[in-house]
Amino acid sequence: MGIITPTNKAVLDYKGLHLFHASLSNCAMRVRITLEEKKLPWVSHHFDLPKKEHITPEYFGINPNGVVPTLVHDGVVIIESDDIIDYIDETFSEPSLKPTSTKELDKMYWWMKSAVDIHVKGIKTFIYFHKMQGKMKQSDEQKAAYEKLQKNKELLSFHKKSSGEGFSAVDAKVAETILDGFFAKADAILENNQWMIGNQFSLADITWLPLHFTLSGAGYDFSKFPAVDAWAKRLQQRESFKKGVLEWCPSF
Ligand SMILES: N[C@@H](CCC(=O)N[C@@H](CS)C(=O)NCC(=O)O)C(=O)O
Repeated sequence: MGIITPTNKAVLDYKGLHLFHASLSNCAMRVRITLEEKKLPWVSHHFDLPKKEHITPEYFGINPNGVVPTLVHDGVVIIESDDIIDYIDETFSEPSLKPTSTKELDKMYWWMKSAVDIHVKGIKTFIYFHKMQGKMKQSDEQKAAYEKLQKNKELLSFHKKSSGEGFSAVDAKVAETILDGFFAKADAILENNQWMIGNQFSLADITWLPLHFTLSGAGYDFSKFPAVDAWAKRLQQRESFKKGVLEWCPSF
């Protein structure tokens, strides 16, 4: 999606970098890490997701899916975490967080897009079942407000299920199988490489690192993928992880 035209025109006057985010959102962690890697100052607009602070007409007027993150840069509104971190890297070139060869760039984008593609069916379902079940439930009033605002069918049915019968062990197993497929592939790469792509820390690492952090907290067993685990432990030493993740969410 990338750059959008918001219906809430108030943000068009924002100057500098403004991030709408949540401490425990893995998608927002990607953006905070990228901002820290670039050492960019930014203004925080924080939501408590379990309190449903993001479910307001004002916020849906900024992000039509009503999810975090959203970046506003000098009045330009960007949604979708993969597009946001790409926008930051394109706009603020130093240090570059992308490989230069076309082949490696294609691989990097494949990993970034894959994480976004499996967000609801894989990541969100696994985390909600193992960690959030009950905590993110909407009250009848919140449910009515949400169903009026939300136009995205995948998110509507996800939250309907989450607030209704909840996710089943079968749903969680399907999610785990999806995740296993991607982490097995990453493990094979990281057995012989320091980074996910080529010889450089890139947006692919930034995209997947928060998944290791949050999925571990939700009980996903990374001992199956020791090279992924070792890669995550190395990246967690970076200042950008400490500031962009741990300062907001010391443990998941
Ligand atoms: N594809 C979106 C997914 C964003 C998303 O689902 N964010 C979650 C937190 S990681 C959220 O805002 N959840 C609250 C909700 O679904 O109401 C992205 O990559 O930015």
